Amino acid sequence: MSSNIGEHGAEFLVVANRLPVDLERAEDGTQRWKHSPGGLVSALEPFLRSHSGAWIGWPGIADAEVEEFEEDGLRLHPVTLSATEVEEYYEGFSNGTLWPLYHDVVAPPAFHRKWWNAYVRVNQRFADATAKVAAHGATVWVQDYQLQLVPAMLREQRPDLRIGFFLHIPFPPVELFMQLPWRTEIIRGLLGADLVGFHRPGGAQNFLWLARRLVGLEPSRGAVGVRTRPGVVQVGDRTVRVGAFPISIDSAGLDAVARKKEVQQRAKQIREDLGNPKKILLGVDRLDYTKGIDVRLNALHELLEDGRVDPDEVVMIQLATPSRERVEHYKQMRGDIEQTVGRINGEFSRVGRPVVHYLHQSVDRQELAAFMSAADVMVVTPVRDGMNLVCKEYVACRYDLGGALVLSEFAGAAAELTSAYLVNPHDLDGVKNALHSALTVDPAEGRRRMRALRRQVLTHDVDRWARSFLEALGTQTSA
Ligand code: GDG
Repeated sequence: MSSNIGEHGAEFLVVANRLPVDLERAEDGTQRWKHSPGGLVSALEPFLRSHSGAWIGWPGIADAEVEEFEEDGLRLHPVTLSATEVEEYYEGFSNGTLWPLYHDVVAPPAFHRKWWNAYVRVNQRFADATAKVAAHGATVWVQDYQLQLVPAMLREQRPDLRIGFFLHIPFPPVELFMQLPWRTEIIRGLLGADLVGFHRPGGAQNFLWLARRLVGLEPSRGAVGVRTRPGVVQVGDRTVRVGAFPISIDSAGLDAVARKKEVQQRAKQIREDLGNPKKILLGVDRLDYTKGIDVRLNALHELLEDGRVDPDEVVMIQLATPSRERVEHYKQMRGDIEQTVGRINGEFSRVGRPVVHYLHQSVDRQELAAFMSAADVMVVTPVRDGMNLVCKEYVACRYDLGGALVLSEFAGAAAELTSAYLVNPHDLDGVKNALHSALTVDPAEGRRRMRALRRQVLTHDVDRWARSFLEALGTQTSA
């Protein structure tokens, strides 16, 4: 522990599976840190810096023994995971059990006691690391499904702390959650927090119901709903608040990136490179089975077959960022999607003019903004998504009021983005019709919709999200 941390513990701590930087190991064994600035980091940066902040997380590779270090006034505390723990806690329990279970069992969750034991062990390690560096009375904000036991484990050691927990993925319907052999432990883990936050009021309600059913707690204020009136449960002499806090993006920041001359030029270039099609469809996702990449490809395929979309006029770009490549369901799904892309292109492309441009790679933020600026229709069709930031990013990029958004009702964002073309991803005809409407929308109607979407996204940004959560937690948020 570096000396100034020992003397003055951190007053504001973020605990997340990953650090905001990734450790990279070259073939010759040398290691270096690479920035991975996500929305969370930029939203919390002001608080972290002004409150003697610290971030506790895994550096992203197994068996990395790295000391804590300070970067631009932010203290980073790496938590080490062994290769077996990466397999059992991260790929196993987090992404093979909880991820599918919390996403409506779209893929069957696997229940293995070995994975659960690793999850408990690693959560304890995160809690211990946090307990060590938090100042007396500090605020700790625990993030996401990988760390649901941390709030209670931390409270046991440090009852003086103010603990918040936020779940970035959906909290499932009660009937599905009840499948989990360790359901009571998870609910008890979360109840260690002073505030438990979800994207949607439905998640908060499910959680309150489970607290009653599994732990026997009576909510003292039932109706959970809008952010400002969270529900409340009494846990012994403690009060746990439960509420919905829909996350967002750095809207103004992305709007500014999209307005850059070089981004607009790049958008034009992309259209030219595609052969100046009349319409460009775009999908941007981590390659994940919850994102419904297959849904939009199947809809496009049928629209081409029906002759409602002309392959000479319409091009689709699907950017599918590599993700969780060692998890079995992901390997399988990648194969299926690539086969569908191949089938569409085989049937409808001409030489030099593929209908679907599939990129299994990631691009930088500016390039992403250029793709979004170039796209006439953004297609976001998850079968279940906690929020989905991509659709909000698209809206933030469209300062020109151009473009149309097709959005799944099953993304948390649908509750806010009601001027999108909302679709049920299980209803193929509905998705086809929505795609067709978005492709053929009258420009004035398109602008009207985009203006309404932008009003929502630009006024509800990630900074507002973080503030509302921290204020509900009772933390002073002014820098
Ligand atoms: C979880 C929940 C919830 C993707 N490809 C590239 C790239 N991205 C960026 C997007 C967006 C982010 O990754 C993905 O965020 P999503 O919200 O869409 O989805 P998850 O990763 O599943 O996130 C989700 C979120 O947590 C926050 O609470 O909304 O429901 O599942 O920002 O732009 N960024 C760059 N290049 C890429 O190739 N630069």
